[in-house]
Amino acid sequence: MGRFHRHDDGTEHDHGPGHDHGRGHDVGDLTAYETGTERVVVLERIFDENDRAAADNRAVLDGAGVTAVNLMSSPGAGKTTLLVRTLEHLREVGLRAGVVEGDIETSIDADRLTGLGAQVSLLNTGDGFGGECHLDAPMVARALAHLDLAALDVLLVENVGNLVCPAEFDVGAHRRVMVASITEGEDKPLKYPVMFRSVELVLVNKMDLLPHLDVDLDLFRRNVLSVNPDAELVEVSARTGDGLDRWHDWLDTVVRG
Ligand SMILES: Nc1nc2c(ncn2[C@@H]2O[C@H](COP(=O)(O)OP(=O)(O)OP(=O)(O)O)[C@@H](O)[C@H]2O)c(=O)[nH]1
Ligand SMILES: [Mg+2]
Repeated sequence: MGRFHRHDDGTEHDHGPGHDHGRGHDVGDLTAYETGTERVVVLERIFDENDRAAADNRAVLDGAGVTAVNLMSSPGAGKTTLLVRTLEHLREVGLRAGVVEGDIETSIDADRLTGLGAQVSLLNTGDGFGGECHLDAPMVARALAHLDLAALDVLLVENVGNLVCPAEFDVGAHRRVMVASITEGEDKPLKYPVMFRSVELVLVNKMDLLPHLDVDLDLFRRNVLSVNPDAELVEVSARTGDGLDRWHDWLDTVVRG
């Protein structure tokens, strides 16, 4: 799916041979891929079906009064570590939380999130969903069926660790947030603009490691804003807890409306 992309102008197309986005360089030899109208039509149908399922998910969540946040990042940026802290906070302030935990394989992250007062629904995409590198709306619909939505205020969806595909699939959440670790380098907003453009809040994580890195945070911030001028950036350390107050305030405000 990753070669078929949506763009800001609303177009959707296949990244087949010779498709270079007008930048003057080819995307490489993709001759092994079947391309053409039929493939594009099939992929458009997949996106249409996903969008319908996402709207259904949102309607179900709205009906139950649940606010859902789709949390995305590259593998290991700190989503689960952040969620552990976030669930502790939500419990303290009396907001009832659920988690849809998306992973290709294993219950490692779901296990880390149990015992913190939240309902946790595990979605392994390797288990009947073809090992997809992202969550889509039909998968999340399946996970929602395992949750008692009437007993929730907020649903946090930990998407599969991937900086590309999750950005392209609406799962039916109300808000989209990403975690970007400062260990990943300043150039990532420029190299993965679809993800950085798809979110309203970027949690800049692992700030405790700053003294050990060469990363230029001002340049990272400029790069984020160059692809998404509306993005809000919040510097945090999920390890030490520094900066998490601002994230928690953002979440509380979103949930309490
Ligand atoms: N130093 C430091 N390490 C962190 C921080 N947040 C997470 N880590 C570490 O980074 C590693 C990956 O963290 P996870 O929370 O598992 O990351 P994830 O995004 O959930 O990973 P996937 O679900 O596999 O995509 C773990 O070893 C964490 O302890 C942080 O703020 N500072
Ligand atoms: Mg995780």
